[in-house]
Amino acid sequence: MSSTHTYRFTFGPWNISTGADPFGPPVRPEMAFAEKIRQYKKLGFDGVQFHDDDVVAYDLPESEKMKKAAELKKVLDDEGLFVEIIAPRLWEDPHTADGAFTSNCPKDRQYALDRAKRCVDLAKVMDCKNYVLWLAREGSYIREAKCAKTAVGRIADAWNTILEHDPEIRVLGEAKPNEPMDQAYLPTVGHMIGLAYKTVDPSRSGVLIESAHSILAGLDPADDMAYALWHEKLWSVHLNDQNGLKYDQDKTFGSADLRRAFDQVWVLDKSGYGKNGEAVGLDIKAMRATKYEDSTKHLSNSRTMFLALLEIVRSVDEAKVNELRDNRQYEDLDLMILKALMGR
Ligand code: XLS
Ligand code: MG
Repeated sequence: MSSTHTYRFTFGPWNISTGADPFGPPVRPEMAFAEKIRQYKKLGFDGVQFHDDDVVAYDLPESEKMKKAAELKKVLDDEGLFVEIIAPRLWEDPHTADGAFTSNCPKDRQYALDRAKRCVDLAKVMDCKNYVLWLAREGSYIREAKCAKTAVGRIADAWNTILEHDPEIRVLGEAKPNEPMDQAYLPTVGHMIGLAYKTVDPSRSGVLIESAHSILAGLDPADDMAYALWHEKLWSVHLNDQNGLKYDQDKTFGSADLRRAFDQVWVLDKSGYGKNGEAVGLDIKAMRATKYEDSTKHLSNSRTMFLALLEIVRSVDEAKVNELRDNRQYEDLDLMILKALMGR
């Protein structure tokens, strides 16, 4: 099943950052939003990922919101960029301190639902069908704080509300097991897909898989991707890397574990990922030590890594792989892949 299709690449404006972390303030100036948008094509990218408030501030008067969104759409069209995904930022506002859809406060749950629906309206203006739900604060610090069973139901209800708000929108659940919460209610790709089948429209319910999130769950991102691909539910990815079970690092793709990155490219390419318009999304942070003038290198480097690994994937002799599989010569297969990765 050798493939020759090409890929489209995207990232979100939050991936060009000031280097602030929970232990220290910004170390680089904030790049103006318009300047960020101008970086995309220069860096070899085709589309953007947005949060709702990247499009327009949430508290902007209703009359101005859609007008502003349409203006931004025009800017993107002029730059030749498409909007790959849009996601409601449901983890910063004080209303979401105790979670968004799963907050114990009815008023705060309503805030989350209103904001989720408004994000669907923005997606329409941006001509974007992929609505990502990263359920950042839908989890607990202590088990007893909430009824976990009720919480799962509330997430399902919210997912349905989004689907019902627009018959064309597709919801992509982005699982992450922990951080900022001690424990998320839908921690893995398997949980997300299970819930997707219980929604009012499973054909519009799928997943976005972020490499680091699978790794944080102790799982292999390539296998998670294969699982979602089998279900025909892998509609976006956030490629990055992660060095073990610690805070969410969002490292350059392939920089911590080259073979694990190779395996992700392998499974995506061999499954024809991208042929139905899916993009290769990145979600990567520059190192805090990075200087302002270098603050987009992690993005172009990750794209370079994907394309370099793609070349290696496509150069591996499939007939040889099948022969080694058939003969159970996995030691030889192992060395063959290692040599391919070392260019020898
Ligand atoms: C979490 C991301 C987040 C989502 C989209 O990994 O940084 O922004 O990808 O909401
Ligand atoms: Mg992500």
